[in-house]
Amino acid sequence: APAQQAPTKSADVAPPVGGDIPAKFTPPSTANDYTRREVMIPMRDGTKLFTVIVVAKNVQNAPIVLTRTPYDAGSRAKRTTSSSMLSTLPLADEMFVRGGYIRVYQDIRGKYGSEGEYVVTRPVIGPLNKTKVDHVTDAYDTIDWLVNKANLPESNGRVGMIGSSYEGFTVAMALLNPHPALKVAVPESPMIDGWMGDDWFHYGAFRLANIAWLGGQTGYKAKGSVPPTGGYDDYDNFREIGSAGAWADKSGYSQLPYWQRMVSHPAYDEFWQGQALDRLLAANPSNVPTIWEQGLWDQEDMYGAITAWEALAAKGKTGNNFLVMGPWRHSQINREGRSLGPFQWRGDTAEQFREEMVLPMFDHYLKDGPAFTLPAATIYNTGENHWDRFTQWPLACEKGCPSPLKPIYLQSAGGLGFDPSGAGGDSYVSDPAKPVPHLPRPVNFNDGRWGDWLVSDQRGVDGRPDVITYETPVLTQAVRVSGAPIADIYAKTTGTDGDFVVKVIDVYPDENATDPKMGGYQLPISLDIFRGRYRDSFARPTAIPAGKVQRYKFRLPTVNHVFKPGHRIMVQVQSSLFPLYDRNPQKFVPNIFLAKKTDYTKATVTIERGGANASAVWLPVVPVDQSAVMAK
Ligand code: PG9
Repeated sequence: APAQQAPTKSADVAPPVGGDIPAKFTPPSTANDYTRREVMIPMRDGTKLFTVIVVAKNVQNAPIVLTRTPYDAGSRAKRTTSSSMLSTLPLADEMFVRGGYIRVYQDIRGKYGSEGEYVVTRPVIGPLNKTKVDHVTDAYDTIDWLVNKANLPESNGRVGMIGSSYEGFTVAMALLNPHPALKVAVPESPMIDGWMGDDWFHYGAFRLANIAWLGGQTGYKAKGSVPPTGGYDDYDNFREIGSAGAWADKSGYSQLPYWQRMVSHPAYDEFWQGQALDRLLAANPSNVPTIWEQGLWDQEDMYGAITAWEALAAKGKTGNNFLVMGPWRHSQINREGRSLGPFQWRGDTAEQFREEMVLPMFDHYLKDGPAFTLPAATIYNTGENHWDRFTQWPLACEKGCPSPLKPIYLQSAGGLGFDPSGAGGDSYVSDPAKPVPHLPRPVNFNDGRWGDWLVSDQRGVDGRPDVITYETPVLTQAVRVSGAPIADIYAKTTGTDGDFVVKVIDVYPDENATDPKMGGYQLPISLDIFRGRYRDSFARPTAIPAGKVQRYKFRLPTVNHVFKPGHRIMVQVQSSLFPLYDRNPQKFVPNIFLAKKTDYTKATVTIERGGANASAVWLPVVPVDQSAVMAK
């Protein structure tokens, strides 16, 4: 029962004269253990960039960690309002705070507090950027200012850059002409090639899921709001409107210059080629020790880090370029990494990356800390649930690897196996009016499933008449795959254009006593989409000759996985993945962004098997025992 309260006089219970908001309210001041300085750093063209510098009190001779962001430096540097630097900065900075680093966040030009013009992933100076500034010069000028003792007396003159996604892109750009004080770099899931496989397209299929980003990011200088989408189910919203261009007209995106540039460059022309950072990095390889980090299920930037690492490795830059791929969604590296969807990992894998890989590298190069060692590639083994540390990588590929790729063939009656099948084909009707959803409907891009969708159970679409499934018998021996699979599909269609989605799936045993709902789970370990018009050239699309078998060969995202005994390997093929990707009208039109409603037509697609048209996925199968290439 509530405690008896002493009777109160009416004067005590009535509000005071003037109401409940006093004329002055002064919270008690606590002494911060840090100082936060907000400065405008001048660039070579006179533009000043808003920069937040957070320094622990009484620190001296400290190294600097720099992140250049389009996402509001002021709030990036403020997790909570606190007198403690540890609580003030984001989770992923805790190790830097404990290590006595100076933390710097900067708004890139044109966003939030910074002056100048914002250009989406501003390309390097040249044909695609007629100004005299880019992220290479801005990073250089910023570092030059930061290491000047007159500006930041507490610094030791050494800088490391780190950041994920767009912030990872700005790290990669800084490497094209690094300031001598830039001693280490960690581009995390960086945007490297927006057409091939990062944010905007995958092999030419446009990612409707990212269109809202443009509204928020380029509709406004500071934080923007995204135009309303209408109904809850984005599957319906985007299907009803027709093309991405029609959506942009309806939602206001057509007013945005970057949208207009994208619509003018649907193919992999000089616009995209000229800003492909893997090419630029290979042409200007740096000596800055760099960790390229990427999630194995990164739903946004799945392509960039590994491609950049490979491009540099091909240039002989192996000693100072390291690849780390963990079991993560996009930018999960800055959060907790114990699980993804229903999958639990061994400990906090993101923290392991930060504390056991990144920090030792920073400490070594920025503070003369203990010797730093990292093998060429550290990749989570998503089948056996542990890190693999490889002295060389990939272990299997088309040319020049310890093992060749091994084709697993699509066989008759839904079979899948390493033996070629007899000749034949499997047909399905792909109907743009009923595209295959990438997640069970209703699909709302903000329904909280975006981050995990790449590990979603593919039973949601298995069995649809427009999804064909091929599956091995239950495995009696483990099959280890380590590298990038290649989809190699021979197909004909009654249409003159079309998309191909290929998924490599680990099918779990039917029964799982500890977690029954995982029985039979279809976990995609690698999947991607390919727009058929680009089968011969990414730069020059051509109509598909109706009824003629064509080959669609494309690389799938990297895997490091063991299919365990009791599991099965599955391949699914389908022609849409919607609303994540825009629909292919299946009738060749010059520009799919501008397709009319009447252009969308049903097509019968036949996937060929056996003989000269043996559709397969070339898997990076390697011997199960890889101890010879594991770092000690
Ligand atoms: N993936 C986001 C992005 C990067 C670059 C361009 C557009 C979007 C991001 O998370 O920053």
